[in-house]
Amino acid sequence: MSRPVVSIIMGSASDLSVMEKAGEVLKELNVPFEMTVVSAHRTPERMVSHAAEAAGRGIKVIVAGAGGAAHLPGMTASLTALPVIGVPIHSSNSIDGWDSVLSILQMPSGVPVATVALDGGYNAGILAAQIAATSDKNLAARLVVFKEELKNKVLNSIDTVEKRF
Ligand code: RP5
Repeated sequence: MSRPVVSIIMGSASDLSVMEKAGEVLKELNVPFEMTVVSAHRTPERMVSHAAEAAGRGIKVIVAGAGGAAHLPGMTASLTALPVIGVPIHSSNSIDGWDSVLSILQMPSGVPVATVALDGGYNAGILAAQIAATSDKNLAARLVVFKEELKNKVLNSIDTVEKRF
């Protein structure tokens, strides 16, 4: 098993159904990753050590998901120079998802978090692969194929739609 280059973290195991989508697409693209729970509020020391040690362990990008008062992505970004992708989660403690989105999106100047859509675990995985691909030509080539397949899926659906009536 290769050393992980993407670290997927989430504030709670209850975020797994969204965050596993990032893992699934990384697996499909053959990108080595790790996935675990790190809570900003309930395991703050673990958040600090995870963020501080990630680069030294060979991680190139962190995907962090949380819901409600979603401080995990932003606090992780404050603790590392690695790029952090934030996934706002429509969790049980979220009012309607906006609290999760805004907590991750509205970062102060100097500490960016690349925020994907609400429950956007799948896109977060693709974006993480794209970041990792900037230093991995083989992965970059696999992403070109991935994009080509997306295009073909749409092109193949045109006939069905046009012949519907
Ligand atoms: C956040 O609170 C977690 O990321 C999760 O989205 C939400 C609810 O957590 P649980 O109460 O289900 O553990 O910190």
